Amino acid sequence: TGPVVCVGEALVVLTPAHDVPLAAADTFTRTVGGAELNVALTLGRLGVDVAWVSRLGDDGFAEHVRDLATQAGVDVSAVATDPARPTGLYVKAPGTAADGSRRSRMHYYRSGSAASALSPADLDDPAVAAVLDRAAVVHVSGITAGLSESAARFCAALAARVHAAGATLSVDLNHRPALWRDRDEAPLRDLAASADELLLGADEARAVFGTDDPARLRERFPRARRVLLKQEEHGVLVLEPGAPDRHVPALPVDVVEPVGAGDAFAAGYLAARNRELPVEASVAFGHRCAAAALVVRADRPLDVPALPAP
Ligand code: KDG
Repeated sequence: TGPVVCVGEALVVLTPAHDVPLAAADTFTRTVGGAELNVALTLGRLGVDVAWVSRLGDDGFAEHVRDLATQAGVDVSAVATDPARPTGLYVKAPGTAADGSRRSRMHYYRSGSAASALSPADLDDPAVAAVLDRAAVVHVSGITAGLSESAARFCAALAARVHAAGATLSVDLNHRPALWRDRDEAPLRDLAASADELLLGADEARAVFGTDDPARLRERFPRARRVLLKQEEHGVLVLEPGAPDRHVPALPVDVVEPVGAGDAFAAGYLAARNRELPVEASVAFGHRCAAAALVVRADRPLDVPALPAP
């Protein structure tokens, strides 16, 4: 099979260095996030042929992101530089959820970023066209559709192009309410409806589609040849047309920090499918990668598990 191409924004992540509240923090640790880039980096480290399509600013953050991706084995030939706009960033403020578990708050500094200027014209860039022409799978998340109105149009044009080329469109819903505060979520629903493979959390399904009922989700996504419904710590329900629902349990872990676990799951699943492992084994491998991300504070696993042979 051909490469996986991930499409979306890189975000520099600034975290208070000494785990103190944001108001008291004067020193920050810089790491890198961005959902689709997280997926690309983990795919690269798993040894999968992977490219990343995006736009970065003309700044030192962009240089760092490019180096990191290149070192992980990710093809960055289709990443454009925008001299007029900065690379996006977010601040991860330490916090605690109602149940006492660690739940970081994310503060975005990304409106007007280089990636928010993604538009259908980017698909005509010869470097972008070249990687998309080779793709077996194109992976994007609802975050990309939420970056701006032009980015939403970009996602619709991307989906049409992937379908016309006969490649597989993989969509992780990644509902980020902060991105949709002032805008109708129709582009997010449209992107999900265009997926050949759709990954979504039960909580997101309730928030965006008003239901997490498997039968209703099957009706809602007639195009998808597979919906992976993520049921938090319980695992994933695999919905496929004409087949009974199958449940693949997650691994029990002591969660340190959940940000990025969904991206690690997507990377593990896509990597195993790329190696032609069966669907259930691929979901199980996705769980192993997610577990590796859940036990660290970083947005990605520090050590990736070995990809099983087919
Ligand atoms: O999935 C992890 C992402 O949420 C994080 O890396 C930042 O891309 C990000 C976003 O837009 O929330």
